[in-house]
Amino acid sequence: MVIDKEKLIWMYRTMVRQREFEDRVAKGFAEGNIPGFVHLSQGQEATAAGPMAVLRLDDYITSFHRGHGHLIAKGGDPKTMMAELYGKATGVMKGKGGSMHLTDPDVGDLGADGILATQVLTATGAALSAKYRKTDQVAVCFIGDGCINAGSFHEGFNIAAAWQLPLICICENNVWAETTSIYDSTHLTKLTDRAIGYGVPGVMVDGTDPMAVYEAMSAAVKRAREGKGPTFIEAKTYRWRGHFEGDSQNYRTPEEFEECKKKDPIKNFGAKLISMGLLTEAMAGQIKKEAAAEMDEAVKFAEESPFPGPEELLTDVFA
Ligand SMILES: Cc1ncc(C[n+]2csc(CCOP(=O)(O)OP(=O)(O)O)c2C)c(N)n1
Repeated sequence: MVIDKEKLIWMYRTMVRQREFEDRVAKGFAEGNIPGFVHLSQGQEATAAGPMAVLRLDDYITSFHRGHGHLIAKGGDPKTMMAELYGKATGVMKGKGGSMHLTDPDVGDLGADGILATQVLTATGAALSAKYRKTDQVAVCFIGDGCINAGSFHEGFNIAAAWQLPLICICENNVWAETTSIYDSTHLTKLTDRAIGYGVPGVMVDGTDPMAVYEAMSAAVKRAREGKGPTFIEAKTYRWRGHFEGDSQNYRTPEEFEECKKKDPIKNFGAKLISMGLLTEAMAGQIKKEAAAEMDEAVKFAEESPFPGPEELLTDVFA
C-alpha cells in the first residue's frame, strides 16, 4: 500500500511526541508532582499513530488506562492533558479525571476508562449513533489483551456485529495484563480467532510498525464507512515500562524485555523512512527537538497552573 509522504512524516512526528510526553510524565510522577496511578505507553506508539492517521477529526475513539498516546494522536492538546495529569484546574477535564480518564470530545475522544472493556460499550454506542444519524463516522475502541475475556467486550462486540455497526476494535496485545501473561488467560495463540465467533474480520498486525497498522486500519475504516460492519485488529506490541509506574516487574525476565526493546517503533520507523529517502538524520533530530520543546512547555503549563478551588468540589458531579 502506498502511503502519502505527509502521512508517514505525521505518524513519525506523532510517535516522537507521544514518547516525549510519556517520558515527562514518568519524571513528573517520580518527582511526586502527579497524583494517583499512571500507566505509560512507551514502546506502543505505533498502535495509536497508525490508526489515527486514517481517522478524521469527527470519528470517535474510546481509550483505557494506558491512553495518553491515543489522545495525543487524535489531536489532544498536550498542555491541557499534562495539566489534567497534574490535577490542575486548566486540565482538559478541569483536573477531576486524571490520567485514567482523559476525555476530549472536541477531538472525538469520548473518554478513557480504567474499568477494563467498558471502552467497547461506549464505542459501540457511538457507532450505533453514527449509523442511526446516517453519517459515515466510525468509532474505534482501543483495548488491551487483558480485555478480551471480559463480558463487556463480548456484549459490545456481539451487538456491533449483529447490527453491522461501524466499530473497529484495536487490541493492543502487549502480552501482559498487569502480571498475567495472555498465554495463561486464553488458549488462543491468535486473538484474531475471537473475531470468527462474531462473523467479522480479524486482522493481526505488527503493532510496532505504524505502516502495517495504517494498512489494516485503512481496510477496516473503508468497510465501516461502507456499512459493512466491524473489524477486530490485533496489534502485537510491547510495553517498555511497568504496568504502572512503580511496578517491580518481577513477572518478566530481563531477556524478554531486551528482546522486545529491539522492536523500538520510533527507531525502526525512523530508519525505514531514512532508507526510503523520506527522512534525514537532521530532520529526525529537528522533529525530536520540537517535540521535546512542546512537551517541556506542557509541563511548565501544568506546573504553573492552579489547583481547582473548593468551590469546584460539587460542580460536574451528577447523582
Ligand atoms: C473490569 C476490571 N477488572 C480488573 C481490573 C484491574 N486491572 C487494571 S489494568 C489490568 C490489566 C490490563 O491489561 P491489558 O488490558 O492487557 O492492558 P495493558 O495494561 O497491558 O495495556 C487489570 C486486570 C480493572 N481495571 N477492570
